[in-house]
Amino acid sequence: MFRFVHASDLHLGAAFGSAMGGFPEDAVKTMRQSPYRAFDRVIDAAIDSEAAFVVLAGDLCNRADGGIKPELALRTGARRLADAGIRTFAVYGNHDYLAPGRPDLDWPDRAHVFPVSEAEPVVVQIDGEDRAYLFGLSYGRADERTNLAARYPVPPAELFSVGILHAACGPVSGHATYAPCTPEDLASRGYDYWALGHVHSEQVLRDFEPMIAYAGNTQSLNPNETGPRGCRIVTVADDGSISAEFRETDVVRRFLVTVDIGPLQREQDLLDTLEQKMKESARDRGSAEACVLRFRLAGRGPLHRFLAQPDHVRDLREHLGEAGTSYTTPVWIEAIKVETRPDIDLDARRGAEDFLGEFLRLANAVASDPEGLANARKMLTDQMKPEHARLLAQLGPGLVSEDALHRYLQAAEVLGADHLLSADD
Ligand SMILES: [Mn+2]
Repeated sequence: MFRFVHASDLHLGAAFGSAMGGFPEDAVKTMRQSPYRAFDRVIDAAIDSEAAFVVLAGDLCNRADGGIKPELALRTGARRLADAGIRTFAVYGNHDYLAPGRPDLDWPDRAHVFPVSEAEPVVVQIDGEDRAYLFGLSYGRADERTNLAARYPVPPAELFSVGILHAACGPVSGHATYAPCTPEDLASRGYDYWALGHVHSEQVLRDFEPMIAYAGNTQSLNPNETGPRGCRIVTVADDGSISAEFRETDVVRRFLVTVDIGPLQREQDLLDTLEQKMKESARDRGSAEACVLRFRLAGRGPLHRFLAQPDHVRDLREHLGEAGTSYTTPVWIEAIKVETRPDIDLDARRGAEDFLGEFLRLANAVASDPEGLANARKMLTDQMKPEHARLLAQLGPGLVSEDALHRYLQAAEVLGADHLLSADD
């Protein structure tokens, strides 16, 4: 029996950019350190579980030109593993592709980074015997669009074989299709385990002959990356059968919490509910030491009028953010997104023979007519600065997607109704 650890997408050096606005200083510091500390926890997991080796499947540094600190951290980690008798095998991915100009630094003896091409496989000895065969390829450019799997040599049948690959395997929603391949492609190569990187959540694409899995990233990097993040501890039994266990390594955990304002009557009810949710997140933090929350307020209720004022929402975020900072497990508020509706039945009012009814019917007509939607889209882009409109056109239809357009129209309808209702008073 032996074990190895599969991790990927460490994104060391991720700066979290503009997403840091409005966070207290402590939060900024903790978040910037979190990828490094999550990597430390991967190493701890390897040492605790007495792993024979660690495989790192790309996007280890956040940027190919991200300076020396992430590279040094990688080597420090590999050194700590080597000192514990554990080997490290790594490939670089689309974020940290190997190109001229990368810092030229030594790796400890027991670490091995697979190059961009002409790579040699490595045979790992465990207790003096040849046990595992490893192969991987690093990216030489960010935009790798070839199927790299086709370049993996056929492994010898008598050794346990691991293919380390940073790739979009099968359909990967929300991730670019770099080094595209299918689980069938990989299964046909003869390896026992495919240690994949690129997709940021743990995913087992196939659990038997071969096992094909993404470990996901070790630390959440943006508000959409909610829930636990970590690495896989893989155990290979003497008969070759594989079992794997997920080990949480994240230091800061993200939550998206939706609250229906329907049952809430008073501002105090809202405060109490949101604080309750913050405490629940702190309780459900798993391995993390701090939580970052995004609230999404939805539904129809009397508090809509209060929430329709951006100043109120700003003050609410500030107040809750301060409260959360003082918890034993800090809870920071990333944003409060308001998608609530007035406390009247807009659909019922749509039939009324008054100005509001007329407005609502018109809004509905725009949203349900292809020509109306096309006009709304044109109005949105016409309002933009030319450089933004150009950028948007380059990025494709995704930014003003059908879905986004409907959300904007719905928000516009609610805003219009709010104005007309307050004019009634
Ligand atoms: Mn990545």
